[in-house]
Amino acid sequence: RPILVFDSGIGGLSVLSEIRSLLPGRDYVYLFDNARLPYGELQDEVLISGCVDLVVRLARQIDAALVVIACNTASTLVLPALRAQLSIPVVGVVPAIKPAAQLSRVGEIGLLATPGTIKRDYTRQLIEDFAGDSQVHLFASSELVLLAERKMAGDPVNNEDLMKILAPIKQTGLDVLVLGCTHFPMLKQEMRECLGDKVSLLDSGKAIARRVDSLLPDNSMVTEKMGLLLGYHTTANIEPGLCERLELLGFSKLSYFP
Ligand code: DGN
Repeated sequence: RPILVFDSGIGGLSVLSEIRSLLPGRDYVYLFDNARLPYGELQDEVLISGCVDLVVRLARQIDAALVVIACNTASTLVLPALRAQLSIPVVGVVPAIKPAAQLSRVGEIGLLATPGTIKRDYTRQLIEDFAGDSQVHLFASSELVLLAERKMAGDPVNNEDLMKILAPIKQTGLDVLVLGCTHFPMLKQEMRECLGDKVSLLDSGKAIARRVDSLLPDNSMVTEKMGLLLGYHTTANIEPGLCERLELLGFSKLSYFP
């Protein structure tokens, strides 16, 4: 039975690649809701109903063993509704506040995420529970999501755009920056060049992979019938070149999931 990995766009591929390196040879289906991207700007009700509808229908259709919501913005909202409708494990992504606070030597960390994730009560609670004595600087950006999407479609990243987005981060004294959006690890190299090596960048990909591993029934159930399958929600706003690049990543089949 396949593992269903879901995001609004290509960001969840950063999580999928960590899961695949820990659990190679399993069947994966990756679905992205590009009809509603970017999620960071959506109203809560639209986000919840859209995600639940898509994920529940596809999980049932493919008889998924487990679902990963590889999107922080969605995970901060939709997990209870999804778990109420699905009897399989549903794993969400949480910004790595706790390890960041443990790693920081100066006691100042940053959380870079979508506007949706930054404003959620869920995130405020996470900081309250896990940041300890560390001061947490919050930064919201949807532009970075779109930069990552365009990079994936083959466009070079414009360093000036990136510099402008990251400028407020450079003005603080933080030494650990949590990448609280699954799109952002796609820009890690460029972000490192902008921020310098005094700032460590932390994402949750590896932790999610370990969580998936711990929840899956034993590996003897591996079927390898599907390999990697990809679904998108609308053909309207697929960046030119994206599907070809995804095929290069090993997706055997691209399909439209209305
Ligand atoms: N990749 C998603 C996340 O982790 O929050 C958000 C992308 C988006 O649609 N804004």
